[in-house]
Amino acid sequence: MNRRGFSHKISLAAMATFLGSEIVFAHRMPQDYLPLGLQDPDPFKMFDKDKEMVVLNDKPWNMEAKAHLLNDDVTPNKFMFIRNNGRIPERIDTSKWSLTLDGESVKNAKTYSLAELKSKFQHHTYQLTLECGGNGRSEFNPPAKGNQWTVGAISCAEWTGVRLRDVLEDAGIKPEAVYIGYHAADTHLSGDPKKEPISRGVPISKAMQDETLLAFAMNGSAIPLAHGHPLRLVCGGWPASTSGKWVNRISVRNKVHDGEKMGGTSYRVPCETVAPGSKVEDSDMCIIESMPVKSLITYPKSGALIKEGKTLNINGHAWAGELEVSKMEYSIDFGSTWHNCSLKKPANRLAWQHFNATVSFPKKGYYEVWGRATDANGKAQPMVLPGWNPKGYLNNACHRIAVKIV
Ligand SMILES: Nc1nc2c(c(=O)[nH]1)N[C@H]1C(S)=C(S)[C@@H](COP(=O)(O)O)O[C@H]1N2
Ligand SMILES: [Mo]
Repeated sequence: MNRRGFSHKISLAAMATFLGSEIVFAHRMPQDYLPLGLQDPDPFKMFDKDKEMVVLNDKPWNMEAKAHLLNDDVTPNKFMFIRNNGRIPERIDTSKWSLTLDGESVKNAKTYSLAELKSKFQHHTYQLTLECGGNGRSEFNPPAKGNQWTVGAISCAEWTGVRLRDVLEDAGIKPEAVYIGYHAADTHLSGDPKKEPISRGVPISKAMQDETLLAFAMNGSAIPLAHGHPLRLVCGGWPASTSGKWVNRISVRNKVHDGEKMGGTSYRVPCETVAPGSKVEDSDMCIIESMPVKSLITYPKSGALIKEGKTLNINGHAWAGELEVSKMEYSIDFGSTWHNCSLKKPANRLAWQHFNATVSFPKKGYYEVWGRATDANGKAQPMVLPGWNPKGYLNNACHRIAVKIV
């Protein structure tokens, strides 16, 4: 946020609101002075996040949830992780926002105003799982550089918008089109206007799915600024980096999109398994597509104390990228034996699925409850860590919580 612009724009009353209390000697405060309490913006207030959310970085802003905060069936904004690669756009004028379709494989390059998009195409609403490719990175050894996400870079909100397919068909795409790439209004941390912080994309087949949206609403309201207001591409089940926020241009490409963070090691894993710590050539790295099967125990909070003789109800969510989750199990003996949880169907394709189970413990003492999901192809989560990769992506290890019977 620009400090100068900020101080000029906000009134004393607004300052008091942001500070959370009255400025007692406000009449003594110099003109255009920005109180210290506002100079280091409080991300919890600025983004309307719960105080228990964890800030991983402030330049750019990155914030994650803790497992127990993600207990809601549909993730509300206050518990939704934030992952930014650049600076959030400022002073967005929704009435002037537009989306341009271009690229070598579009038949008729076109620009739509936001109002046109909303009035011309049918609206659709889906719950969509968005997980950062780097979620779980903090557990890899040797460690990978980047935000040290634990388990909280995952959300499943309800998105409303128009189908990307409908817009692509309106402009027309040439038969040789293979990929789309997004361009957005956020700016590079260096301040260089020619550099984009991120410009990723998906193959045409993913772009054409029913659930791939150009969304203008989240959970029934305008999308919060940090999550892509006023227009966001949402590609559920794929690394969330493909879900471009603040989108203003989509290029239809005749080759794999070559935008920022598409090449090198970005959002790629070794095509073949490698030993931990190996050096992998860029040419041996493959683009991550559908995310792997995973689950999270969101109740109780790790560290719960349970009275001896009482059963414990656990619940959480499971998801598997493009696939459905077919089985959810828990273990209280470090994965030696597993018991079925009751697992619900997803609200729609690409939404996470809720599970619960009633757990009994044989006697007093320390336990861990481990959760393990299996996808429709029979692939289960690894108990501890999946294969190492240089950038620390795709850690879908079983989630574990500690419980004491007292
Ligand atoms: N324009 C733009 N879109 C973006 C990003 C970004 O930095 N800029 N980050 C991506 C990444 S890496 C992730 S994980 C998701 C995070 O979405 P969220 O902040 O709404 O949770 O947005 C993706 N879309
Ligand atoms: Mo991400």
